[in-house]
Amino acid sequence: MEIREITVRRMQMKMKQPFTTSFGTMQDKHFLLIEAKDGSGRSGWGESVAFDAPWYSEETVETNWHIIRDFLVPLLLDAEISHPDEVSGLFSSIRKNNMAKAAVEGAIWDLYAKQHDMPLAKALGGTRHQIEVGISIGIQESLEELTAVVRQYLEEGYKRIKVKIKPGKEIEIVAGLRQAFPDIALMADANSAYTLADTPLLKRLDDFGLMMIEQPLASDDIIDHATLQKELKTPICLDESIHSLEDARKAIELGSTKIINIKIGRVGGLTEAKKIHDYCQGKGVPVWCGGMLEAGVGRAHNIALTSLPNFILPGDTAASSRYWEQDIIRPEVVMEDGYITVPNGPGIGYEPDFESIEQFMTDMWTFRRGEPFVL
Ligand code: OSB
Ligand code: MG
Repeated sequence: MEIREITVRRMQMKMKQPFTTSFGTMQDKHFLLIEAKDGSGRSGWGESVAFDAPWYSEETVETNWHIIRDFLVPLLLDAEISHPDEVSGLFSSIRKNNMAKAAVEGAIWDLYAKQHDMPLAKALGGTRHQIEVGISIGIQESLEELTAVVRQYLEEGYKRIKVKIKPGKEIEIVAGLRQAFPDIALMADANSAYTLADTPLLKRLDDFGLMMIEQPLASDDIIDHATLQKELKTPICLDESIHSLEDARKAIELGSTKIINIKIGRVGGLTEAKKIHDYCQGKGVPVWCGGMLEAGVGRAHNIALTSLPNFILPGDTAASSRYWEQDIIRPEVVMEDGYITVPNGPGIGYEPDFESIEQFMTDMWTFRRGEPFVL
C-alpha cells in the first residue's frame, strides 16, 4: 500500500443535546480527523474518539494529537506496508494510546478497501447487509423526562434502549422504565460508578429483566467483576476494562463478563477489534459495538465492524440525526425500522462532506513522506 501523506484536522462540533453519564456531561465534541492519501489521489479516513477530558479513559484530543504527530505518523510514513493488519504491529513499540492508534489505522483500512474497490465491511469479513441498532440515553433530570425520551426513540424504531445509571438513581430509573415499557430490550450502563460494597443494591436490578449491566465496577477491574457476576443473574458486559484481545481472554476466563462491548478506539483499531470478535465467537460470547458519540467517519467505521457475524446484539451506533444538526459525511447515517443499511460503496461507503468539514475544522496539518516534519 502506498501512503504518501497524512492530514490531521482538528474538529469542533456541538451535539444537539448534552449527554450525561455517571462521570460528567458532554455537549461540545472536539476530535481529530485523519486523512491518509496514496499516490493516485485516493483518501482513507479515520476519526479519533478521545474526548476533551480524560473521563472515560486517560486519552484526550490533546494526547492523541501528540502521539499521532510525534510517533504514529513518523512510523507510518517511514514504513512499507501491504495490508492494514500490519499497522498495529508497526505501532506496537508505542504503549497503549489506543484511540490515537485506532484513528490512524482506521484511515489505512478505509484507504485499503478503496484501493481494492470494496466496501470496508467486506474487507473486514462482514456478512450482514443491515445492522440492528439500539440507542444510548444519557441521565435525564427526572424519570418523567427519561420516560418521554425513551418513548420517542422507541417510536422512531430503535431496537434496544440503554440508559445510564448512577448510585442512588439506578432502582428508580430501571424500575420506572420497566413499569412503563414491560417488554422492551432494556439495559443499563454504570460507567464504573459502583464498587463491590454495592452488591446488594445491584442484585435488586435482577428483578427487572435487563439484557445486561454494562461496566458496573472500576474501569481497570476484571477481578471484582468476576466476584459480582457470581452474585448477579443479570449478565455483566465489560466496556472500559477491555483494551485488547488479551484483556478479553482474561475477563472471559475469569467469568468477569458474559458479553463484550467492542469499541474500535478503546481496543486500538479494527484489526484488534476483529480479533476480539473472532475470539468471542469461538467462545460463544456475544459482542456488540459501543459508541463514542462519533461524527460520521467514526460512525461509518462502527457500521462496517458491526457487519461481522458475532455482532449479535444491537449496538449504540445510532443515526447521525440523533447527535448532529449536520454531519460530516454524505449521505448521513440513517436508521429505518431499527436498522442501518451497510453501505456497499468502496471503503467506509460514505463521502466526506468537505463543506461541512471546513465549517467545523479549527486547524489542519499535513505530513508528507520524505519531507521533514514542520508545523
Ligand atoms: O460508556 O458507552 C459508553 C458515550 C460516551 C462515553 C461512554 C459511553 C457513551 C455512550 C454513548 O454510551 C454511545 C453513543 O451513542 O455513541
Ligand atoms: Mg459504556
